[in-house]
Amino acid sequence: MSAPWLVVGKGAIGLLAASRWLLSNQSLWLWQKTPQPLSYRFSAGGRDFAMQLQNAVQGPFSKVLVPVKAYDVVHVVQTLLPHLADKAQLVLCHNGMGTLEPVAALLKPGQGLWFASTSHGAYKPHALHVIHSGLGSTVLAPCNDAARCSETPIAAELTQALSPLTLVDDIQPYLWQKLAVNSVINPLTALHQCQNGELNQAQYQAQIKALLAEFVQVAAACGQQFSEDTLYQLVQQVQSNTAQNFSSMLQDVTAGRRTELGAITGYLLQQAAAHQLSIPTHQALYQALEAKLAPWQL
Ligand code: KPL
Repeated sequence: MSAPWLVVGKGAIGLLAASRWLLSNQSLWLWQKTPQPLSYRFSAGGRDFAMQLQNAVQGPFSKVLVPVKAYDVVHVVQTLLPHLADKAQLVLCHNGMGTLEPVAALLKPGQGLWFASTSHGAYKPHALHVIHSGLGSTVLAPCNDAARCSETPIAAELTQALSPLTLVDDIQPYLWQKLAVNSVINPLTALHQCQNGELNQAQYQAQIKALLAEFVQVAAACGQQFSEDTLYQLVQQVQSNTAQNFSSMLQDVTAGRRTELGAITGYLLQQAAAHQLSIPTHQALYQALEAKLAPWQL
């Protein structure tokens, strides 16, 4: 059996990965703020499983999945640093952008950094129940030299947890494409408190097209080329495929949690400002949510 993975936090995607690993006999530990064993129910493909995860006792950890929200990533990695092996491999997995550079700067030269961008759907109707709500896929890429040179079979092992998985050289185009989708669906559904599918209604189309036109300009300034039409079709497709779902941002708003607005729309606004671009439709959407949410939810 291969060395255990450490899964950080109790988020839906982390517990989805952990559950699928446990079901394929991969040994693993859980890393949480309050160290205690976790018993929970995992529902997938019409079946229910009773799962148990043990809290990590001792490092050094050599393979770590960090599926926490973008705003928590840097802090969590700082907490983990003393417990990481010199050649540890860390895999980030979240919506939004802006974490790779600060995390890379924290790691030792031998410690690998990866990003897994997944479209699997999972949610927790309550704290001890995880539902795999949508079969998706995952794109994984090494994001520093230590990951590119690593002999640890990260892609093969992560395939058990988040399959089907494609290993690519450069994660940036995939992160930007996901950012396009998230920067439309997440804030709009959070603002209008609607399911993803409702955004296919005629009343939203002009705003969605304007958001995507601005997105294409910012992405181009950052070296990523997209066509507005292709992105519009992609957004419509995601809205239709996830028509009954409540976006992660709407779920966060409803539950009174902090949202990923900063790592999604906020990241776009920062990049636009850095390139002296004006993106008024994203700006207005950010401000509309700012007016609606508590300051700590931004
Ligand atoms: O990734 C998502 C999210 O909710 O965060 C989308 C694609 C919008 C699906 O709901």
